[in-house]
Amino acid sequence: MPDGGKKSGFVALLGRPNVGKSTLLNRLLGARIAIVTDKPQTTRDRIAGILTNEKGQIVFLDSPGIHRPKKALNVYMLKTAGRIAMESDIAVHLADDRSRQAGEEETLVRGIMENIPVPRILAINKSDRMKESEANANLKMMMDTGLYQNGYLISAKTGAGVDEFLSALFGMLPEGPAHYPEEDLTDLPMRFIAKEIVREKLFDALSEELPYSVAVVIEEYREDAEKGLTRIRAEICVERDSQKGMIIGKGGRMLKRIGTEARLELEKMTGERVYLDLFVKVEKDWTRNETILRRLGYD
Ligand SMILES: Nc1nc2c(ncn2[C@@H]2O[C@H](COP(=O)(O)OP(=O)(O)OP(=O)(O)O)[C@@H](O)[C@H]2O)c(=O)[nH]1
Ligand SMILES: [Mg+2]
Repeated sequence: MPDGGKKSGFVALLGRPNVGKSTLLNRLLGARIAIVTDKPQTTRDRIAGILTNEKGQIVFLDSPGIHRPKKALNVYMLKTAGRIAMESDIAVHLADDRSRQAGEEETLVRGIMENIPVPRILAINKSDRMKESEANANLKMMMDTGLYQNGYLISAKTGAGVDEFLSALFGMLPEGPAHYPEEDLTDLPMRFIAKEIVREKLFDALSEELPYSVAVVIEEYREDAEKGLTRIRAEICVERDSQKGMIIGKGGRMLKRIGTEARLELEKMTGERVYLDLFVKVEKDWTRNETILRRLGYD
């Protein structure tokens, strides 16, 4: 038998913003690859997480939450989600306890799912904050659409139901060779992860529309192995002059706090000391401008 009967494939995690796709990715891998915040539209790119065990290898593709795009950045995010759907062997529609109220966005997700030429699976997340009867009723209602081969109730937060969900995915995938070395957790460079961590701390610290107006560009990422030190210089781009001041904060306090939080997290991840320099720069209306978007890495 080729590859000793090991399974292999790509599984897309698709759904509305904020349903817990990135939390689920991290839970499945047992590591923190994707950033998570309590705000919708956190993830902007394709985040591949590689899970290898005795059954084989699954590459999970975390995606930007599906929403109605208004600006060029949102169009980029929606296109990215669409592309991820098309490169998968199995598409998971992740929903949550609020999916019934989120009519319009759920309809958008369903529209994408309907056109995916691979098996579709439903997973309703956040079961930890649903009554069992309510969770089962939601699951039945969504399964009755006939769109999904199987449906699961899970909690990415507590891990409930996640093993069973994972076994089912392995059961559905074909046998084949692993795409990545078994020790790899992601195909993303540390430079990208550093950018995401700074962005996560910005999302956490800022409110209202401000998180949606920031992009982070890593200008320098230099490892000094001899000193056990990594030097990172990151530029935070905002859309307007007034936003620059809000991010720097009184006496520079806000920027300092964001920098400290990001640095501590990066030190934990790299196991090395990190020097993190943050700068704020105005890129006027960058979220609406395709040329600047590309320059900022949303290409
Ligand atoms: N109670 C509960 N909260 C959860 C669970 N999974 C995720 N969350 C929370 O839901 C919020 C959104 O989680 P994310 O993982 O960032 O959601 P996402 O689907 O990746 O969101 P976008 O990247 O914006 O599309 C965070 O506050 C999580 O802590 C869960 O199983 N139970
Ligand atoms: Mg996410």
